[in-house]
Formats: sequence, C-alpha cells, structure tokens
Amino acid sequence: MAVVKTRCVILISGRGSNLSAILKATQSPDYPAVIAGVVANRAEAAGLQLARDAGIPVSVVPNGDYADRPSYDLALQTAVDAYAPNLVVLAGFMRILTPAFVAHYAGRMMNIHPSLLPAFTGLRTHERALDAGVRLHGCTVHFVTAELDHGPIIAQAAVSVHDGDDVASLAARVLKVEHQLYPMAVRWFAEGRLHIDGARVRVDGITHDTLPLISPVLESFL
Ligand code: NHR
Ligand code: GAR
Repeated sequence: MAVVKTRCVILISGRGSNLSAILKATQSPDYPAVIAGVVANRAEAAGLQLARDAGIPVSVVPNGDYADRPSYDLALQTAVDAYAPNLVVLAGFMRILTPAFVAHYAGRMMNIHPSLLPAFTGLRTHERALDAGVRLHGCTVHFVTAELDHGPIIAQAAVSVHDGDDVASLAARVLKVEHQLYPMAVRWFAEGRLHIDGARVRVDGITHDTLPLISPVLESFL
C-alpha cells in the first residue's frame, strides 16, 4: 500500500547542517517525511547547494528586497506554500517571523534552538552559556509561536560543558546532538504523535530507546 509522507519545507539562512541531517533521515525508506522544498533568505546560504545536489527544489526570498517585515513574510509565505507543506522546519533560519506568518503555520512549524530553553533565548547562546558558567547546555526543538523561542517544547538534548571549552568546541558538541534530535522530532510529528496541551507537548508512545538521547552520559557514544 502506498504510504503518504509528510511534506516538510525547511527554512535556512546558512550552512544547513541540520537540513543535511534531516535529508539523510529522509533517505531511509521507512522515514515518514520528505523534504518538499528548501527556502532561504540569503542566496549565499551554503545549505541551498546541499539541497540542489539532492534534487530538492529551492527558493530564495532575500529579506533585503522587502520594505518591512510584514511584506517580507507575505513573500516568504507564498514561497513556502508553493511546496504545499504539512510541516515547516526552521533550521538555522535567522529572521524573526511576524505573528501573521506564525499564525498561518500554527501547530505545524518547529524550530531548533541552540540552548536548553527557557535559558538563553535569542542569539549568541553558546557564548552566553559559557559566561554564565552552566555545566549543562544543549538544544531544544519547539513549536514556533509569536513569542521568540517560547513555543511548546517538543524535545531537548543536553551536553556537558567541559572546563576547556570555548564557543567553537561547545557549539560543535551541541550541533552533534542537534543532528540526532531534529530528525527524531520531525519523525514524531510525521507519525502524528505530538499533541500540544497548553504549554506542554505530549509524545505518544515514547520509549526508553529515545530517552537516553537527552542524557550527557551517552555523549561518548555519539
Ligand atoms: N519567529 C518567531 N515568531 N518565533 C520564534 O520562536 C522564532 C522566530 C524566528 C526564528 C529561530 C531563532 C532561534 O532559534 C526563530 C524562532 C533569529 C533571531 C534574530 O534575532 C532570534 C532568534 C531566532 C532567529 N534575528 C534577527 C532579526 O532581526 C536578525 C539576525 C541576523 O540576521 O543575523 O530578525 O534562535
Ligand atoms: C544551529 O546550531 C541552530 O541550532 C542555530 O544555528 C545553527 C544552524 O546551523 N539556530 C539558531 O541560532 C537560530 N537563531 P546549520 O545551518 O548548520 O543547521
């Protein structure tokens, strides 16, 4: 029987390593989602080439071409909707989105943020985590709401902060778990297992196979 897969549109601004991790997951025949298109706000975004190389259609909507955020977001929405997505995935997308854009994709847009929210919302998270002296850091996948980095949390992965860490070494350790966490969260969405319940997200049938992902004890195996 033909199985209908969830259509994802991935929004990027740069490197695209999270796009790459999701792309790799979609190449497994039992993965329940496909990447229908990739949209960037910068023509130079390196992730665009990764998508093209995989035969995925791409669009560029440069924010510099638009007078204000509402008109930019309308153009972005048109580009995204051309791929008829079930799910919009922000993967290193660096533009704050208007409430109207967010409302259009309510319950079907997620973001990966490089901190253990609600700590370190906004930018330069690794630098701020080091400055704060935290021993645990990590990343969060959340549904996107109008309030920046405050949507219901779907999944988090923690890593430890090492004494000798600088921004680069800490960012690299977090990025490794981002690449595990994001394809897992997209899979859960595609399997229809995520339920938003106020501020919280319930995940149907979570098993102990997935729980170790949130533990720094397992870092040595990553
Ligand atoms: N939009 C809404 N409404 N809600 C969220 O939770 C969003 C969002 C847009 C992007 C990703 C986010 C992150 O994970 C994200 C979450 C960009 C900025 C930012 O300040 C902040 C957070 C995030 C992304 N952007 C500047 C701006 O003025 C531009 C910075 C730049 O271009 O380098 O848009 O951290
Ligand atoms: C990732 O670490 C992601 O969590 C972060 O940017 C990086 C993108 O890397 N996102 C943000 O900071 C959003 N403001 P990638 O392009 O290689 O996926």
